[in-house]
Amino acid sequence: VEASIPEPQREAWQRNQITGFTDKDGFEKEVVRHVETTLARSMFNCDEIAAYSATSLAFRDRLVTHWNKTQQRQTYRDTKRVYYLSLEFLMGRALDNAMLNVGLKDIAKDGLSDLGFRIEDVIKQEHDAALGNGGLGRLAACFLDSLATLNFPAWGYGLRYRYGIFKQEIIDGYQVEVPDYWLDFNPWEFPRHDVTVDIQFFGQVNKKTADGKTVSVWEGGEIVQAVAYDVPIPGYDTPTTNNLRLWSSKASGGEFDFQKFNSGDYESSVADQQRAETISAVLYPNDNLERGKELRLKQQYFWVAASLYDIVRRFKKAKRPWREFPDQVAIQLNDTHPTLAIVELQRILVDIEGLEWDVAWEIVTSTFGYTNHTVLPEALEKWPVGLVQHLLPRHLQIIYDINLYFLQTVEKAFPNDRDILRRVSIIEESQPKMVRMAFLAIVGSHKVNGVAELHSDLIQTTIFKDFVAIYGPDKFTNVTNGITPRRWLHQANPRLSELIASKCGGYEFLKDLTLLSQLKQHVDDKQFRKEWAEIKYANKVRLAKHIKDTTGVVVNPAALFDVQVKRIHEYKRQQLNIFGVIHRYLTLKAMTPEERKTQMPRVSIFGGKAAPGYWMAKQIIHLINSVGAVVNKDDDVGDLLKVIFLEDYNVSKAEMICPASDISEHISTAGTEYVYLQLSIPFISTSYSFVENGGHDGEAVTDNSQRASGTSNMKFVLNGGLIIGTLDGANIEITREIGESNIFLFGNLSEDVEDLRHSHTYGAHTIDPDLDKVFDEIEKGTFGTPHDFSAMIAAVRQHGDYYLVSDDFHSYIETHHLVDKAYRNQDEWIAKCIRSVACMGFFTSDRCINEYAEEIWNVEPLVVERN
Ligand code: GPQ
Repeated sequence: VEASIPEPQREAWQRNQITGFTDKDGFEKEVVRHVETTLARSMFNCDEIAAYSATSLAFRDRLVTHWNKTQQRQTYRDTKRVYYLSLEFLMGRALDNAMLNVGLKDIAKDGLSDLGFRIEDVIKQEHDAALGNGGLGRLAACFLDSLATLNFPAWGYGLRYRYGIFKQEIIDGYQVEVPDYWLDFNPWEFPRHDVTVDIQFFGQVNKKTADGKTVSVWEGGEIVQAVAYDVPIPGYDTPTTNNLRLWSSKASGGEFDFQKFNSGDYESSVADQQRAETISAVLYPNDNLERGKELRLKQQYFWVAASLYDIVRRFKKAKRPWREFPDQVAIQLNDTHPTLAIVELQRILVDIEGLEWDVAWEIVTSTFGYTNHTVLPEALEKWPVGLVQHLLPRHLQIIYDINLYFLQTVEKAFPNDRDILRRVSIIEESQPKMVRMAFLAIVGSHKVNGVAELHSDLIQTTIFKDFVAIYGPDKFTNVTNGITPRRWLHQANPRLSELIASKCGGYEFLKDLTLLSQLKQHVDDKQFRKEWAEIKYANKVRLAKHIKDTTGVVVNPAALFDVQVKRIHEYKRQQLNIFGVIHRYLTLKAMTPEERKTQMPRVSIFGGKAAPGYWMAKQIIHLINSVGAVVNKDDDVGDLLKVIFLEDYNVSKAEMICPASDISEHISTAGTEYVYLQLSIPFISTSYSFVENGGHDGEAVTDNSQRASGTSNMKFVLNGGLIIGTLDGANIEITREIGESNIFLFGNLSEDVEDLRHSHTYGAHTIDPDLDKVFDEIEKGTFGTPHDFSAMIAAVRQHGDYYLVSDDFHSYIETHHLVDKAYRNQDEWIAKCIRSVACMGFFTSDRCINEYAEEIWNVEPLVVERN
């Protein structure tokens, strides 16, 4: 049915166009209207939550007009769109971001004040949208912001989890997980009950012949319905407002099966409904780990099939020939989670649309791009062939066919190499057989990228080496990660943003971050440094207040704030940090009161969630809290050392924490044994005098095989903090940009990692004497029952110290002494911070998106006119 209004009546619509408020009075009117009508409340019962709701609705109305216009314009122009498929979007709060992006926060602030509210309190009412675990999900969120800001026609596609990442509570020093039910009132989503897709699971494949052609028909099984929920994504200082479409699962054919219900089978009718709703019920809380659960595979197919149906439906509206599909559609796979989209599109084209296999495959591979985020083996997705066959029988056949044709071309190119076929096969011939999702993603895409320079080099020379030989190097590329400066500077640190604007010719730098380089001219300006230092101090006061409110511990904002916030992982080495803290404590305790007076006061701040099933990570959290419980009430050390664990680290807390850090820790072990490579880093001159085990003169060598990049390091530096880190991930590129003298690097280089691990296992493994003392103290019971921490100690002393905690301990401690020393010279410290920020232009996610657009997607921006 054509729902378009006929020409003669359109004038009435145009006459009544909604424009939205532009000034304080208009804003106030909208807030009052929403309080009194939408919320059915009044000034006599308007609390902060109601004020938040009404303010959000007022801004939402504004966004919606731009959103509609953007979508109409994109449909009308029918240019190529980008679809970013991600199982995680770690969005955080929306209101503050919306106010800043549409440029009306000051108006809202004054208006709310007239109405009796403080804007900060109103903003705080919002529950984080926490549909992600960590770096991977937050990257997707930063990318959406950049896509809209740069006016790219782009949609995100994800799952609308009823429960996002769990809320972390710390009870008696232990992590306790509490469900994150975040959908109570969410003004930012629009249910589209009319946009639904039926998704099939299980069943069987039958061959049918029609018009002399044999086709495969997937029949039977069960159907689950996908319902679309849309979230507007406003760009900064542009009317472009893109769409994030999240799918929610529902029993097909309504609430429950009335037929079953009426015939007395109540239980099974409700069970069907519940089983369907389970698919989008909860985000898997693992970071850098895949655990082959059937429900996870169901989630993946459900989301991918619904999204592709939607994309294909949109394409078909324009009635173009199929071969133009890749000219209209670019699909980016955020990690291997959406890899089934490759198979699903091939299925649609061949089975449903009747295209020839080769024609379809050409379309498929021209459409997809794949981003790899890690080479950690436990994070690389593989699914048992049997499971895929059971859940998606037709897809498994297609995967086998894709693999067959692929291996045939490999065989032709490498006729005398049998082993390469085994190595690159999409099907791993193990017991049980597995589908290697990364290989499928490579074969089905036209570009594959890593997320940091060295990471991209590494995947090409190690895990994907054979594919480089097969396809040539051009299929592989690098796009170094970045962050959005709107949220991570302007929103998180408004005063610093304002100060920077005063030196960089206004707020243009938020759209072109390289303009920060103008700060270099002002490094020697005393007044400027003073203001810079005052802002840092104020941000520390804000964090100190939060610490007091949430933990009861009073910290001195003049102390050096040392922050490590990220998911808890042995490879990220929070254990190294807390052992270092204990060492500091013991050193302070051994000093005379006179000696203590010469020490630099420090607050060690930790935060982060452990995956619920990651026992060792939970032990680490417990040790941090146990150390804090002892140290924080020890009058001998007083302000010289405080140890804080901040509960429930998330995006909105990061916005408060990053601006308040003096130094932050990015200290993962350099290198792993699975992948081993020497890469020279010309811009790092190295011979760190404090690197004892194998510090090299001349050129430094490392690999960055553990993590791909890391992105919180960028957030901290952009907010005027320095970092202590290993030669790993984006630390390396940050060093290149800001210079070696502005970063505290330490630790073994990865070329030595393999040998060190070998010697731990086969040689005499001696533990660093200072670390030994730390362990002895823990075992004496100073921090509670020693047994609680015995596994952490054993990992180093007895089990080969895989993460090289002992090998790096000395250089870590020494480098922290350098940090203390450097911090004493506040003037020079601030200068280092300013110089660093001036060099951070490269790390904006706008640069990433422009690189993707040019190198991978081949899309152009489409400007939407303002009202
Ligand atoms: N990353 Cl595979 C995650 O946050 N979760 C994951 O499951 C995988 C990767 C991170 C990675 O560890 C960081 O180094 C990256 O900066 C980040 O993805 C974004 O690329």
